[in-house]
Amino acid sequence: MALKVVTIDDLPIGPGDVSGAAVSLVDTRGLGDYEACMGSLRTESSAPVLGYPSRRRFTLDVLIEEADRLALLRAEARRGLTRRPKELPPKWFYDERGSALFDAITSLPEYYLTRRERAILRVRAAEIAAITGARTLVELGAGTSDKTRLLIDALDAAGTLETFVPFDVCRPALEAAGAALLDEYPRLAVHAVVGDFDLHLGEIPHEGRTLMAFLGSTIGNFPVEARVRLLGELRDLLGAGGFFLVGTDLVKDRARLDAAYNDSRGITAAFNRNVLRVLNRDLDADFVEHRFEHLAAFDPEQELVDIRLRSRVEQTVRVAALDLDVRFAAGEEMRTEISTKFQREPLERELSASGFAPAGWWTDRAGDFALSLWRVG
Ligand code: AVJ
Repeated sequence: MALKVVTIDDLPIGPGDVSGAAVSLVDTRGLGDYEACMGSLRTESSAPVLGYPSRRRFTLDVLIEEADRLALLRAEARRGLTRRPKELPPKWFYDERGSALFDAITSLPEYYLTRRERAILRVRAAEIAAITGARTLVELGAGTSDKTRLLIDALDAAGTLETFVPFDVCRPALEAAGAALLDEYPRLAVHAVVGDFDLHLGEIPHEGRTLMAFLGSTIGNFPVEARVRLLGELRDLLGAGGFFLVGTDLVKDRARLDAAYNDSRGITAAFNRNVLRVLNRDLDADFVEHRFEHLAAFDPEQELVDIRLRSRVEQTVRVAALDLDVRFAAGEEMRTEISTKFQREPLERELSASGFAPAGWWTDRAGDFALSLWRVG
C-alpha cells in the first residue's frame, strides 16, 4: 500500500502557530505511516490488504464507514456546540494532520508520557507475558501499534500469542500496521477491527486467554462516569480470567503537567486548534483558527488537565452542514479535551468496584507514569 509519509515540513501549520526554527527541533523520525482517519473525508480502499500474500492471517472488520463517521461527527458537533458550556469530543482531533501533530507531541521534551510508558514496557513486557499467558492480545485505540510491539514480542517469545486484535477508528493505520505485523511475526494472525469506542466494543472478537491493552493514558480522556461505564463494559467483554493492561499518567507537580500541555513550540496549541479545521472541512464550517487561543491547565481539585479553546473575540461561526450559527462571546471557553491524572489507590478502588483484581503495578523510575495489570475476578 502506498503509504503517505508525513514529515513535519508537510504539516500545514501556519506561521502564527509554530516558528520554523522550533519545528526543526522536533524529532521527525516517528512521523510516518499516516493516512486519513477520523477527521477526513478520504478513506483508502482495502485492496492492498486483500492482495497481500499473507491475507489468510489478516482479517479486517469494518464496523464504521465514512458515512457513519460523518453522521457521528454531525451529531457530536451539534450537541457540543449548542450546549453550555460548549465542548467538542477529543476524538475529532485525529485526522491525518492531527495524528501527525500528536506524534510530534510525543517527541517534545515537555511531553514525558510516551517515553515513560515505553520505558516501563521495555522492562516489564516479559513479566506481563508470563503472568497473562495471553493467546489473544486486543489493543484499544491501536493506531499504528508502535509501543505494542514490545508486548507482541514478549508474548510471541513466550509462545502463547496466536492473534492480535487492533481496534481503532482509523482504518488505514490498522491496514498498514497489520501488513507490517504479518511480516514481522510469521506465526501471528491479525484480526483488525475498525470501530468506535462508544458503539462497537461489544463486537471485538477474542478467543482463549485474552489480554486487552489500553495504552498511552487515553483512558484519561474519559470523564469519570464514562470511564466507569467503559470499565464495566470491558470487564463483561473479557469475562472471568481475562486481563486488562492500562497506561495511566500520574498526578504530579503542577508545573510539569502544565508544561506538558503548553509546550514552548506551540505544537499542542496547533493540535488543539486542529479540531476547528476538521469541522471546517467535514462540516463546511468557517472557524478562523487564530481567533481561538489554546488553554491547558491542571485542575488540582478534579486532578485533570483541562484543555480548552478560548474565543479571542465576540464572533459568530457558521457550520453549514448543521445549518447552525454558533455565537461565541469574547473570552468564551470551549472544552476540547480532559486528560485525567491518576493515583494508585483511587484507581485500584475504581477498578475493584468494576470487578478487576490487581495483578501488577509498574512505574518508571521517576514515578511519572504507571502501567497496571488487572484480572477479571
Ligand atoms: C493521547 C489522550 C493521552 O491526554 O496526554 C496530548 C492527548 N492532548 N496533548 C493526553 C494530548 C494534548 C493525550 N492522550
